[in-house]
Amino acid sequence: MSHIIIPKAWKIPEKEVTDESVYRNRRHFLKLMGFTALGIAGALSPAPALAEKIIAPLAESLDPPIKLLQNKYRPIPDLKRNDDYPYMRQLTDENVAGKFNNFYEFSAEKEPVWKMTNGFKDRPWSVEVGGLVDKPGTFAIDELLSTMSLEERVTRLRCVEAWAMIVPWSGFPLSDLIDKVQPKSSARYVKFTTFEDAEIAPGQKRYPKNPWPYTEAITMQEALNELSFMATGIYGHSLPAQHGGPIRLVLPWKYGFKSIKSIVRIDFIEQKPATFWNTLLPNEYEYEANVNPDIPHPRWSQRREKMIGTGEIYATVKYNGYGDFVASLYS
Ligand SMILES: Nc1nc2c(c(=O)[nH]1)N[C@H]1C(S)=C(S)[C@@H](COP(=O)(O)O)O[C@H]1N2
Ligand SMILES: [Mo]
Repeated sequence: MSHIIIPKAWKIPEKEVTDESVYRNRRHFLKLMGFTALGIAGALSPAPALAEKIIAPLAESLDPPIKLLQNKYRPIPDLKRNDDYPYMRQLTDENVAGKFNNFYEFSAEKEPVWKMTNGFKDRPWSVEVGGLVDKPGTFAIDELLSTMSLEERVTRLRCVEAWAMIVPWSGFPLSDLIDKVQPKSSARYVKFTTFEDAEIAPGQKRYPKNPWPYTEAITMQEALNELSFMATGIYGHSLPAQHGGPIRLVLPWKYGFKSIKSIVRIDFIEQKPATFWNTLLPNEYEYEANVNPDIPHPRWSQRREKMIGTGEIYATVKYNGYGDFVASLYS
């Protein structure tokens, strides 16, 4: 889209991703140039947060480590961890993950989201499931939760912006919900839709031309893969709004933007539907969006990723390391 003008200083050579001092200097340079963090976001919005955010040492924005509002979160009893998905990295601190969120309905900046979503009402909430299914239905969230067998699984989430986290989600496989509604054989795509209410979500008011509501879609085969997960909790309790409560998708082998938050509708359809980011910025948000170090983002390399919180740098792995589960979908 041509309304997005990218300043030259914005290009991040790959080595800068690994070099904090370069970041500091570059930030100083940007300041001299008159680009404050907010100014850049404003100029580029609704493009996602930017090199500054990709390489920022998070400690700056995250201290003091205030405990999240635990009393607001309902613990999930008898949660069993599913260990089928090995992870080789240190878990991301809950306070780090919970204070650094992409949620454009609220803000184009990550740091304010957890506060902005504080008053978000996740009850009553229901998910309408329809389209090419034999048993369409509107599922009230608590009823849905009571009929699903919940499990915990630790998976990595890799944002297209080159940061990553690893968190214990809880919820149920998407295939369990698919079993309930019995899709017809003509269903080829599953489309997910986030709530739309500009009174609740200031981002929807601020960027009225964006193709709200946020939508995402995957193929039926992808949806039936055991890795496709409906998360209703994190760190052993209900899912706070900044993470997409009360219910979101988690697709660990795809870039994070596919893992749509705060879902109100799921449709089984025949034709490939348009999706939010792919409509807005198709060059930057590929439709399939499988994590792949060999396909650079137009503005940065995807060869490395930075863990939020610790700042550790790792080589990006194809399918985010989940090739054993999903590679066969694409052969
Ligand atoms: N509805 C909605 N879902 C969304 C987003 C969003 O802006 N709106 N951002 C996506 C992006 S870009 C990422 S990286 C993840 C971030 O999830 P987290 O905040 O739980 O880490 O949510 C995804 N889901
Ligand atoms: Mo993302």
